[in-house]
Amino acid sequence: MNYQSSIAFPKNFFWAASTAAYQFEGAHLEDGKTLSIVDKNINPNYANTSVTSDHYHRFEEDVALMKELGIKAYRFSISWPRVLPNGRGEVNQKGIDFYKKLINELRANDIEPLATIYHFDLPACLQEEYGGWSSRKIIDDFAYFCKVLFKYLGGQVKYWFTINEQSNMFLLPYLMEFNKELPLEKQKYEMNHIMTLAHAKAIQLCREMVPDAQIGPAIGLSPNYPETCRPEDIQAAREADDFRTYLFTDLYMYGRYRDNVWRYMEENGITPTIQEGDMELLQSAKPDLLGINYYQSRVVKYASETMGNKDMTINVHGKKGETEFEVVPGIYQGSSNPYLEKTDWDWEIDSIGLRTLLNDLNDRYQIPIIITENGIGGVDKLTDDEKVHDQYRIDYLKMHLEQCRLAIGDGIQLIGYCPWSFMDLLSTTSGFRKRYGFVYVNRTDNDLKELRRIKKDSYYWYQEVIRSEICDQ
Ligand code: BGP
Repeated sequence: MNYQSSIAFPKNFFWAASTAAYQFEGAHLEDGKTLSIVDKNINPNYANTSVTSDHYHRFEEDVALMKELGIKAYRFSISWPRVLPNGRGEVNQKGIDFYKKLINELRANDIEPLATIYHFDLPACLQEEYGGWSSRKIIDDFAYFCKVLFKYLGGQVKYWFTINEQSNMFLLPYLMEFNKELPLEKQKYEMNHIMTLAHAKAIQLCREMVPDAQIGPAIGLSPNYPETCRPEDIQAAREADDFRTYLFTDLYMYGRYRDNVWRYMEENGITPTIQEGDMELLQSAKPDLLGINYYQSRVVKYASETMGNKDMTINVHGKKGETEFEVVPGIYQGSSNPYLEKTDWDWEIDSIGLRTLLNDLNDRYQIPIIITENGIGGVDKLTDDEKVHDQYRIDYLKMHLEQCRLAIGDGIQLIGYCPWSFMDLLSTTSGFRKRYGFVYVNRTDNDLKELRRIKKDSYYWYQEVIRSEICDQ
C-alpha cells in the first residue's frame, strides 16, 4: 500500500472559494460608493469595474449557488470606498448594509465568511490627497477603516485577512500609483514598510475589538527553483526566495527585515524610513494564520552585476511568450521551466510547487495556513446546449488539491482551500477573456448580455469532491 494514501483532510476543513470586491461586485458608483485607484486605473483595453459580475445586485442568487456547490466558507473582500466614500469619516450606511446582508445570507446557509480587508482598492480620494500608500497618513486611515469593519461586522466575521498580496502589489501598474519624479525602487520599499505597519495595526485592533477572531495576511507566493545545479544558480534561487517571499513573511511573523535584503537596500540607497516604535509595532502583531495565494512556481538563475534592473512584464493578452522576466542585478534573473506546461498567459502549472512552498513556510513558521487563492485562468466557451466543458480547470485543481493532501501528511496545519474564483469575474490583467470561476457569467468585455449564471463542469466536479470528502469523515 502507498504510505501516503491514508492521509485525509481534517474535519472542519474549509472547503471554500474566493472573490474580491472590485472584480466581482460591480455597482462601482452606486449607493454612495466612490472610485478606488483600481477602478480608475484598470486596463482600459478590457471591461472596466462598473458592472463586472453584478454580484452587488445578485448576491442572494450567488449565495444560493455557493450553498448548492457545498462550500463551507467563502472568501470575499470589502470595498473601502463603498464603506467610507471619503476614505475616512462618515460611514456609508448603504455600504455597510450590503456587507451585513451578504454575511447574514452566508451564515443562514452555514457558510463561514472569510473577509479580506484590503484587496487593491484604495479610495482614489486618499491617493489624490496625500499619495495613498506612500504617506504614513494612510496608517491612521486604514486603522479607522478596520475599526469600522470590526465594529459593524466583527460580531459575524471571525476570520480576517489584512492585506491581499502585498508582495505582488508593486508589480502591476493598476494596483499602485507611484510618483514619477521619485526613484521607483525607493518608493516601493517605503510603501512596503508603511503597508506592513498598517497590517500590524489591523492585527492589534482586531485583538482588541474582536478577540475571538483570527487574522493574518493573504500573501501571493511562488517557490523559486534554480535553473541549474550551478552553485551560483542555487544561491540565486535562495536569494529570490528571500526577496520575494521571506522579506514579507519574516516581517509579518517576526517583525524584522532580512539581513541580505536590508544590505541590498542600503547599498542602493533605498532603505525605508524606520521611525521610533515601528519595529516594536511589527513585533507585537504576530498573525494567527497565513493566507497563501498560489498559482505557479518560478525559475531563476544568477544575474551579473552589470545587467540593468528590470521589472517583470506581465502577459495581459493570453498569447504565449509575452512575459518578460525580472532582473535584479548581482542577485537573480527569471527564466522559464522546461519541465512544466504553461497556460496561454505563460503561468507555469506546477502543483508540486505548492507542496514545496507549504513545507518551506511550515519549516520556518509552524502556523496554520489557508490557501486563499489557487486556480487557472483561461478562455471558456459556452456551448449551444449551455454547458462549459472546463476539463483543464478540473485537472489543475485536482492536482493542486492532491498536493494539499500530501502537505497535510507532511505535517502542515492546512485549514482550508479557497480556489480562485467562485464565479467568473473581472481578471485584474485581462478582463473577462480570462476566466477562473466554477460558475460561468454570460457576458463579454464589450457585451453585458444578461449576466446569467451557468454552472461549469468544474462546478459539478468540486461539488462531488466536497460531498465525498465530508461523507468519508
Ligand atoms: C491574484 C489576485 C486576484 C486575481 C488573481 C488572478 O494575484 O489576488 O485578485 O486577480 O491573481 O490574476 P489575474 O486576474 O491577473 O489572472
